[in-house]
Amino acid sequence: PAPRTVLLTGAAGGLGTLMRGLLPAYGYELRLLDLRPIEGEPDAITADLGDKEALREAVRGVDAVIHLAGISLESSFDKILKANIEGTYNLYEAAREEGVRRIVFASSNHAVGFTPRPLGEAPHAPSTLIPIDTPHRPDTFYGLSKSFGEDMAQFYWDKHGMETVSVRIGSCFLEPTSVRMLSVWMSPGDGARLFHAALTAEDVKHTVVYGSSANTRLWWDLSTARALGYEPQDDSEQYAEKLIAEQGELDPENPDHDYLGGHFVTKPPIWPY
Ligand code: NAI
Ligand code: 15L
Repeated sequence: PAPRTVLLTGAAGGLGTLMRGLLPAYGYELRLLDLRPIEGEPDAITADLGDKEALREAVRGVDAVIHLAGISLESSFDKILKANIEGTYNLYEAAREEGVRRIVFASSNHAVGFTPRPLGEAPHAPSTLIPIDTPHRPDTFYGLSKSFGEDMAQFYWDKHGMETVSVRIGSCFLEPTSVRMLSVWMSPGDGARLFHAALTAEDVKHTVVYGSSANTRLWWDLSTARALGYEPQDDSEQYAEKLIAEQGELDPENPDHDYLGGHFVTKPPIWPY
């Protein structure tokens, strides 16, 4: 049967707030969890991903989990280790112990951020789309934690038969705000469509998908997402003229723009002092 009760971790965050607004229309009853309390949501669970007991209680009785909680940008390895690596492990263990069969994992394009963009060819010609099985090439400690999360999802499928759809999200915000985002933007509406497909598709095992709208300037292959039943409705192209007029076309000579992960590849590591 299709999942109905879904735990949404990271529910106070940007994407969590968008999905709290959009997913109930698909018939889900959302249970919310975040480190921070959520205004207007007195039933939301306020807990850290380090709190194993709280996680176990949070997943008890849910049909599936959408796991968004964690550090969403580059940070020190120690912080990433706690929130994203140990935190995601704690969540998987709680789900395993409570018999939850499906997790939708918010991975990121930064798990493969050091993948060179297919420069020198038409930027959105089908032959140049970056495939889903391109090797992990994380661009930050943050991206490294997402590579780890994808591997852990594969491990929990192979070892325990728990299913995951890992969504390598591009940029899910109300509107694209940079020329790079014209290629990787996922509209909130398409985000909800993709999460719904990831929750309801049958027999996903561990499936990795890119998460974006059907952008004219798309850099990657959406076929595994479409195979789940995802039919994106939006295209960032309506924002292209304005953004390119303001910021100029992506400059192929700029190292920030040579890689799928964009400027994340040039972020210096953050050390814990
Ligand atoms: P965000 O930073 O706005 O939200 C993350 C939420 O997780 C925050 O509300 C925070 O309080 C919570 N959180 C952090 N550490 C926690 C912990 N130890 N225990 C419990 N909760 C904790 O990030 P955003 O943009 O909403 O992203 C959500 C997820 O999607 C993240 O995992 C991010 O890496 C991923 N993602 C988002 C993209 C986007 O375009 N918004 C792109 C790619 C990936
Ligand atoms: C991410 O993984 C971040 O969580 C998000 O805030 C954006 O920076 C996004 O990638 C991006 O690549 O634009």
